[in-house]
Amino acid sequence: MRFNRILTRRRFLAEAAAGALALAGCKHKPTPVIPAAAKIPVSPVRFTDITTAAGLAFDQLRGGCEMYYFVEQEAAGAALFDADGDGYLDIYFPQPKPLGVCKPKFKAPLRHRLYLNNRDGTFRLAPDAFRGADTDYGIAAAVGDYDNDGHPDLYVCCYGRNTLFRNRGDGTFEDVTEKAGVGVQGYSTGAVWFDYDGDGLLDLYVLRYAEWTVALDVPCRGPDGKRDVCNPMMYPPAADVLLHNNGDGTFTDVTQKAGVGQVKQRSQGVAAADFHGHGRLDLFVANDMGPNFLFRNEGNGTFKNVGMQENVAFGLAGQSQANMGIAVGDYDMDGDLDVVVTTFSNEPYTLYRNEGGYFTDQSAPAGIAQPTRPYLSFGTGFIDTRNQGLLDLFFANGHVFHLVHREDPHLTYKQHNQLLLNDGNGHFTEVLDALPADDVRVHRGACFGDINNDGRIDILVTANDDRPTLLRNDTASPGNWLLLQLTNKHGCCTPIGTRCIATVNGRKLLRVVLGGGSWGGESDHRVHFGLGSATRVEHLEIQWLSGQKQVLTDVPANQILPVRET
Ligand SMILES: [Ca+2]
Ligand SMILES: [Ca+2]
Ligand SMILES: [Ca+2]
Ligand SMILES: [Ca+2]
Repeated sequence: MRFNRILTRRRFLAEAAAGALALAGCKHKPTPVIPAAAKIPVSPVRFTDITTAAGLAFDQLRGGCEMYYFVEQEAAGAALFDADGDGYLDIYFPQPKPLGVCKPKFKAPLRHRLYLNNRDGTFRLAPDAFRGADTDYGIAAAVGDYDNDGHPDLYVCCYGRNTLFRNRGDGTFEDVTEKAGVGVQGYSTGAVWFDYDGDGLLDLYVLRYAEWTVALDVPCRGPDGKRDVCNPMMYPPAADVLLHNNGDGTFTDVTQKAGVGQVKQRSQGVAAADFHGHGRLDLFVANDMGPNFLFRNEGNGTFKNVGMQENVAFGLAGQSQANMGIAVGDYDMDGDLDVVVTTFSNEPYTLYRNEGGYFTDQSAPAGIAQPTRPYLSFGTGFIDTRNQGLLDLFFANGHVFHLVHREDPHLTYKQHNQLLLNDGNGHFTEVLDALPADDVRVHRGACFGDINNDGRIDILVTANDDRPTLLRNDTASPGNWLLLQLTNKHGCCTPIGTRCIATVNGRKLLRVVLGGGSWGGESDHRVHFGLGSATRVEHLEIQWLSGQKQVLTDVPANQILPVRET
């Protein structure tokens, strides 16, 4: 009943906000659990669904054969990046393909898509962006300027073979997979670009989920004997892969040498950031039904998995969870990076607070455990929705079992997304009227970025076998802001790992160029600061991965500022 009550509460508040509340229409009685709703003020945050008006209302189908193949449970994400270099974010959608012996329900072939930003709130399909080159069953994408030419490149993760597309600089892409040697095979759920050895070249960590193929697919059945996807434990986990960038357009597999391939888990999410304040990039890997990895970068080309010793491997009860997406940010403003991982239904999403050398589970005291427990989430991120210098949390929700309601009537396949606002004192509160009330889908990927360059962070959400949702941030009276567009001394326009510390009204805000995170894609690599009432940033320190520190003072608010490492 809990889930139904929550849905009812969401609709109740949404309709109340619209002035169209009809109490007679509420079939569920108020319950003692819910009075908190009365305490939640009308949200200052407002996201508007502009998908159709923006020209993005297409169905990102999962293959179309209704065979409930294992790989179809998640389907696909998306990536937000400026493909054509005009200063506006464009959108890439990987595309699943029909699998096995089946008759697809659609006529036109399913192809991956790049939409270019028209800078007027709409997007146009760029049909020739890949000059006809396609991918295998596309699931996720990672963005990074691996050749340091100032144009972001695209790595597409697939069931089949992964594909690397080099950006020619004009928003068109060349398939360089074979030359680069990065055509990782299998069932790949994501990847992240990051320079782990500090040579100025982005390396690539690739997630592989399970040893599954169409031929090995087990026809699992849900309630009433109807076909549904299998539990992941049916298939053995596959090993992730680390590829070192040689600087000449080729890569070398260093998985074993670097010490990241010893243990196999069913990896779903990955984020590259400096979780230890040591000036090197570590990796957080979210694993489904197995302990998470935290690979500490040892600085000598190797990593050590400190997930267990630093307390991020398991959930609060000491058990493995079904972990998918990852949010990274300094939500408590103590100068280190904290982590949220998303989980299965009846598991709370987990907040690991960085205590400097280890993490503590703050899911319950921070107010995240209770509202998220009924949901299942993939995409997530910390974003400053109000430009107040506070990192809020967004979750893209949707179950994997389409018959889940028959197993547990409290759960549903299609779900609402969630936004939890940070109160600045270590606590989050869900706001129920910030997101469109009718957006109930099997959501998967979530990418965050300012699509219209107005300083407010927008959200792109993908959904399994359904249309994506582009949510424009229309928050009224947001604070001032600053967006940094960074390029390092090597010419890389995606300098993943750069740390930026802004001093604003005496507070120090840490923001980083995050590698990966969320699930299924990449977010805007520009660094966003919400400044509240401050009209200038008094002191802005940029800590490049090279170790170089650059300081800017008295930076005016409300601008997109290009900064190049000097
Ligand atoms: Ca663009
Ligand atoms: Ca490039
Ligand atoms: Ca922190
Ligand atoms: Ca915006």
